[in-house]
Amino acid sequence: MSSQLAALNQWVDDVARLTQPAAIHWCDGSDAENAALVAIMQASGDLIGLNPQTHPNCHLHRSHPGDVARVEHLTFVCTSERDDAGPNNPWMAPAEAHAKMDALFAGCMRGRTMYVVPYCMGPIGSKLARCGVEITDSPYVVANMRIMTRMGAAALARIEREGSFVTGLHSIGELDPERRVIMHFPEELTIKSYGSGYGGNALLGKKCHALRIASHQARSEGWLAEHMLILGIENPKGETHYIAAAFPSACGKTNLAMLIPPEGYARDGWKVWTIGDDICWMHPGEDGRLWAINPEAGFFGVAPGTSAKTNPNALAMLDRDAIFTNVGVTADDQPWWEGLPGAPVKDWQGRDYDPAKGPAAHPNSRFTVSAKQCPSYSARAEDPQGVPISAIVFGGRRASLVPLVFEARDWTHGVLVGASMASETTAAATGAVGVVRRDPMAMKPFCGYHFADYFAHWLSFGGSGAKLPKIFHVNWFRKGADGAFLWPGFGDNLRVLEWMIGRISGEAHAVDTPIGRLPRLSDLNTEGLALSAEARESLLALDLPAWHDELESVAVYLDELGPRVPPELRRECERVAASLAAYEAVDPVDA
Ligand code: GTP
Ligand code: SPV
Ligand code: MN
Repeated sequence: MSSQLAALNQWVDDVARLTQPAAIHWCDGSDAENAALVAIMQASGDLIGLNPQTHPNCHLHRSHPGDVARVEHLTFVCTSERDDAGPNNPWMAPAEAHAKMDALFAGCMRGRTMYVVPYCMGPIGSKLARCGVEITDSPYVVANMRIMTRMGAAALARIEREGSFVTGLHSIGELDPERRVIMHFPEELTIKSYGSGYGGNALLGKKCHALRIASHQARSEGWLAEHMLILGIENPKGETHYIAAAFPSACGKTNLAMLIPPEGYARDGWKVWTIGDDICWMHPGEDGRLWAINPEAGFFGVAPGTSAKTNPNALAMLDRDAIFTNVGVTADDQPWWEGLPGAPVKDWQGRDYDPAKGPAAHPNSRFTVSAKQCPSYSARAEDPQGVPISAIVFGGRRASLVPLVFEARDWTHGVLVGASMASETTAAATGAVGVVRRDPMAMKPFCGYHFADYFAHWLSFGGSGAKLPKIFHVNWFRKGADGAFLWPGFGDNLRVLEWMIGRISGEAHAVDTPIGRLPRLSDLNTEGLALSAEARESLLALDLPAWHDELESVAVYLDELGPRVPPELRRECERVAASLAAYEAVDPVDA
């Protein structure tokens, strides 16, 4: 036995001694193993079979009603120095955190099977990929990890070869919100999660490993682990540009990653290719460009709003071999959520559907499905080298102020644009929905270290010689006086991406403003769009006094992050504020 496997076996033995499971199962990722697990879950009620004619091999899982989202206040980063976790993370001293977790885990798997899940984040043969092992007592977690990662024998073989892997220990415990906590020990490459069976709290390869632990590793190793989708845009000439975009949870990553070109674009030969919908690992290549892989193998996507109109690619992959969590069901056992035709008879809690009790599908209900089932999935997603990134896009849900799109003037300004991102909160995490908060680079819940150090790390890529991507900011969520979205969004977002590609190739026009470079409406292809007069006037307009206030609030935010904030970023903030003060208003629509 290799010393790596000896270390893994030792850890598994230690965990078994602590948690006292009735049985231990090492997962190989095979179809037979999955079938056996599904049978166990159907018998226990963990999974409910859906209509085998319309949705072969699809199942519904109903979470505990109090366990349906990430829990940011219970998610800790346990660095030995408190300051290294930053004001952006709850912190606990490692020794105290281990003691707390040991107490929770003691005997918690009595009567249960303990599953050992080796997994690889990224193509199994990629140098950029990283492995981990999750121990869990939840077969639902195993079934999801099998779809979301390269799980089983191949990952174990890589671990045996390579050595280093992230250890993740998970138990659903009693699903008691009072006994729920998720601890990260980035210095030990370790995760401990107790008391939740939900997505980002329990599928430890995803946010815990591929973002919190990986961002910490990436900083010391000179790369970036980001909450970004990756897509490829192929123009009629057959050239493909790859774009990475960071939007906060439930703000449009999956939808943009699977975009279907509007009619005219499709006819002209534009194609959109999906590489990833949630996480992006970017490494500087020898050519000075950033090369990105999607560390995941599946999608854990928001169900509500997914329809033939908004995201036909997603719908097309959800009629087989998928797990649905907390959606409603129709009379003939099809999964149902708000946005689909037809009618539910049961809601996400299994009650008879009653609109007075709320939506049929929980607003954070999800589907889990293999990326291979996505019609727009790119063969390049399996490329061990990754894809070269031409543009980085930041964006959030902002009902007002922020224009449809603008371009940062350079890398430093782009880092400020990312660092000052703000967005309305969504149902992806517990707590109030619709409250605007700062969410730098969409990483507020996921950065495994101090935000000030994170910004410095981003700035460090700006050195000369690098062929860095252009940085843009978008806002699909601007609302009009009537409260409706001003921009049609979804497929029509390609019109904005086309302008970005035009900026990269030097063909598209922009107006220089203090906040960045904006297109005029006439610089975007709006053919076939019925934009309201209000939309035409305000989507690309600058409200100078409001932007002045915004920059003041960004400065306050940077101050709140403390003295570690890089002076270069503060100076950049001051530069933008000063240029706003000096700016003579140009109407960007007419200029
Ligand atoms: P996470 O998986 O939580 O990280 O979310 P995500 O960023 O992938 O968000 P997703 O694409 O699932 O979209 C979340 C919600 O926003 C869905 O209800 C979508 O229908 C809606 N949405 C996505 N894109 C657009 C858009 O361009 N315009 C509007 N108005 N809504 C959108
Ligand atoms: C998100 O909340 O950003 C998600 C879902 O992608 S979860 O896996 O729960 O983090
Ligand atoms: Mn996400």
